[in-house]
Amino acid sequence: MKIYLNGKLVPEKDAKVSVFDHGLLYGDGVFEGIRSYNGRVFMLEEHVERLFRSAKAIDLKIPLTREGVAKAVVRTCLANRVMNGYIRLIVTRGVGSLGLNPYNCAKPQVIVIAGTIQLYPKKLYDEGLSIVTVGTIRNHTESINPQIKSLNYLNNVLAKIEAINSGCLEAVMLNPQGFVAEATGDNIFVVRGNTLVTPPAWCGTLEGITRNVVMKLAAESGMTVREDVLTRYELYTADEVFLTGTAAEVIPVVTIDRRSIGIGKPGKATRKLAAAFHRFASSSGTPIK
Ligand code: PXG
Repeated sequence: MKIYLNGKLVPEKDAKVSVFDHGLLYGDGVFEGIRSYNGRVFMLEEHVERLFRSAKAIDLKIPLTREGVAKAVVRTCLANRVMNGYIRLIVTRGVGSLGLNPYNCAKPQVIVIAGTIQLYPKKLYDEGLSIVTVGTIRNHTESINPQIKSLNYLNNVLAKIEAINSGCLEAVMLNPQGFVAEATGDNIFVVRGNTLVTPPAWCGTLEGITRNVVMKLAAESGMTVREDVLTRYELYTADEVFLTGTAAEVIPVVTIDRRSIGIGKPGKATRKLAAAFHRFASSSGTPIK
């Protein structure tokens, strides 16, 4: 595998970063997870735009233009023949000294890894996922704002640990006010009748790119789509619940906190939206050439 590292494609064994990189020392950096489908990078511009917003929010200057970053992604996919895969785009604060001060770091490092991702087992897309509300709350918006896709994912890792130790693969995270925020690496949606609801960004939710695509597809299919505050009451009483994310795509949720959601099986609206998402994803994107 060839890794993009600061402008060069280097063999995997040579793709190394310093132990003084603040990305490693402090989780100081930003990233994106992107997919390619059928030889095209899905929603590349949107991912690059979010990367730049995350970087701006942590006062990190990416040493490339948006076009330069997009080209680096395509180049890495091409070099590795990743036509249906997963791309990890990372910008770290760079090599600095021991001590928090980010302004002592010489130059941000840009890394692109193009490989594959292990989704949830196929069976769960047909049968649905069981999730659990966990005690670890999503970051306060004045802490690391959840809109920032930073390299510091410990908050989500702690929630994932709780979920796995409770026998579930994914967690529902609430925000400091007790409202539903999102899952550890996915956004959450509720279906009630013909209405689709997901929490707004100010609830401590990452504005997911898959989320935004699904909202658009739902509106086009005639559903009423709203961003609104959700509590566990709305989850427990929903007709359907599903999660969205780059890695997960659209996955139905059938139990939350061991309670059955709706009919306890993946619902019609979820299945329809998952199919619409796959159609859209396999027919759009930036060509890898
Ligand atoms: N919330 C959080 C906290 C995320 O990290 C999403 C929602 C969904 O956003 P997108 O833009 O992907 O629809 C994410 C994305 C992984 C992995 O390795 C995680 C994400 C994306 C890709 C891979 O677990 N999280």
